[in-house]
Amino acid sequence: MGRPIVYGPAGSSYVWSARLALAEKGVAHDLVEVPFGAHREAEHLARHPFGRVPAFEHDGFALYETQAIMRYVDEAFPAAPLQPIDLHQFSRMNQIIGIVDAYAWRAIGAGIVFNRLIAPSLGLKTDEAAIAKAIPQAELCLKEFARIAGDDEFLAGDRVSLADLMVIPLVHYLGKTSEGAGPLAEHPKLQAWARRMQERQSFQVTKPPGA
Ligand SMILES: N[C@@H](CCC(=O)N[C@@H](CS)C(=O)NCC(=O)O)C(=O)O
Repeated sequence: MGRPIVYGPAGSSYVWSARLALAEKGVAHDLVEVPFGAHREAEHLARHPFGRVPAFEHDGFALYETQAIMRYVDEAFPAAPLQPIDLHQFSRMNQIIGIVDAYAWRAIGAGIVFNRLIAPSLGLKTDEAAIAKAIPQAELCLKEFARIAGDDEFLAGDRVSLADLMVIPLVHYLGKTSEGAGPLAEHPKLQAWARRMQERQSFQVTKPPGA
C-alpha cells in the first residue's frame, strides 16, 4: 500500500485530527500544504468541492470529510484500533464527534481560535463580537466533553479513540487563548486528559509549527 496523502494546512484543527489518526496507527503519510486562501481555488476544489480542508488520498482513493477519513484510516490499517468495540463507548465516541462537527469547531475553532490566534497572524481583523458570542457555546462544549468522559482515562473509554483525536486540537488551541484558560480550569479532569494527549507521540509528531 502507498503512503496516504493529507491535503491542507498543518495548523487546521481538522487537518490535525486526520493526521493524528494516521500517527496513532503508526502510518507514515505525506502532507501537501494548502495555504489559507488556496483551499478555494480550482486545484483544491477538484479534491474538495466544498472548499474545505482536509482532503485525503490513498492508493488512488480520494476522500474528504474528516471523520470519514479517520474511519477509513482506522479500517484500512488494522493496528491500534481507534473505535471502541463496546457499544456504549462506541456511541459516546460518535456523540463527541457529532458535538465537534455541530458545535465545538464553530464556537472554539471558528469563533475563538480563528479570531484570537489565526486572524492576527494573517493580518486580518479580529472579530471581538464573534468571540464574545462563541464563549458560552465553547464553555458548554467543554462541560459536555468533561461530563461524557466522567472518570475514564479518555473521552470515550479507557483507550484513545477518534473522539480524543477530534477534540484535542481544539482544546489545545483554546488553551492558548485568554478566553480558554478560565473555562478549562473549571474542568481539571479534562485538563489532565489534555496533558496526557499532548504528551503522546502522535501529538508531538503532528504538532503544527507554532501550535
Ligand atoms: N465537515 C468538514 C469541515 C472541515 C472544515 O471546516 N475545515 C476548516 C479548517 S479547520 C476549513 O476548511 N475552513 C476553511 C473555510 O471555512 O473556508 C470536515 O469534517 O472535514
